Amino acid sequence: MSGGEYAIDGGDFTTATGSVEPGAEIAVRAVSSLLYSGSAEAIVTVGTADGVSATFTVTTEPATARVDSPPPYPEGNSGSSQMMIPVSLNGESAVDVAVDDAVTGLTATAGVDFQPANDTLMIPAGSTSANVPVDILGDVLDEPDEQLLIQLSNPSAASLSQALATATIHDDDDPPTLSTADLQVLEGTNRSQAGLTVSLSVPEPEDGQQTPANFTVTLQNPILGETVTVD
Ligand SMILES: [Ca+2]
Ligand SMILES: [Ca+2]
Ligand SMILES: [Ca+2]
Repeated sequence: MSGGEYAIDGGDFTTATGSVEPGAEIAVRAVSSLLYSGSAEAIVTVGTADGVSATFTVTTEPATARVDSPPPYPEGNSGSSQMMIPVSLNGESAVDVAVDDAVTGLTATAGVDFQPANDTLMIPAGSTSANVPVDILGDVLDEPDEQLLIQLSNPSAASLSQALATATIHDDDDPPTLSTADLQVLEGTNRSQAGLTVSLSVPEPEDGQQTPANFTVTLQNPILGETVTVD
């Protein structure tokens, strides 16, 4: 017997040769391996020069690949760091598996919150998983958590059981706070000369851009007809 994967008489075939009595039957059962190998032929031959032979084909299905959402990833305050998106197979593959991956923004903004990517992920033979790395860009702005979309396509030596997953960038910045210095104005002085210092807690971003923020100034004892200016 020669060729690929097979069993004989319902059990594992452990030798390439054997003997049969005249009139006996040989039962050959095709079995699939646990590893993806496409199709393989097994050939059983009885006799030599005038013998008979039969060919059996064994086909194993390719692995299935899926992408899953990772835990929420902390954004960081500067530079970039890598969030790992897990892609897994349902079992080991005997051959390399390749799949294209695309990372785009849902509520996250490409180039601001993360770097978009189009790449090909390789899962080596014998492995069951690999990661899609995504560069996450840190900042110090208070924002909502934001979402990315990871999409798999064009698998090689595998099929896709789950091609889409979302990932969350967890905002780790506190909301800005507003503070004012105490202000005392003596009765009878020129009120228009009084100055009030207002401080915003959000630090300026590294690129020197202004940090947008909204705040409210409340006057405890407003005077009718008086104009208050906030710069
Ligand atoms: Ca941050
Ligand atoms: Ca951000
Ligand atoms: Ca932020």
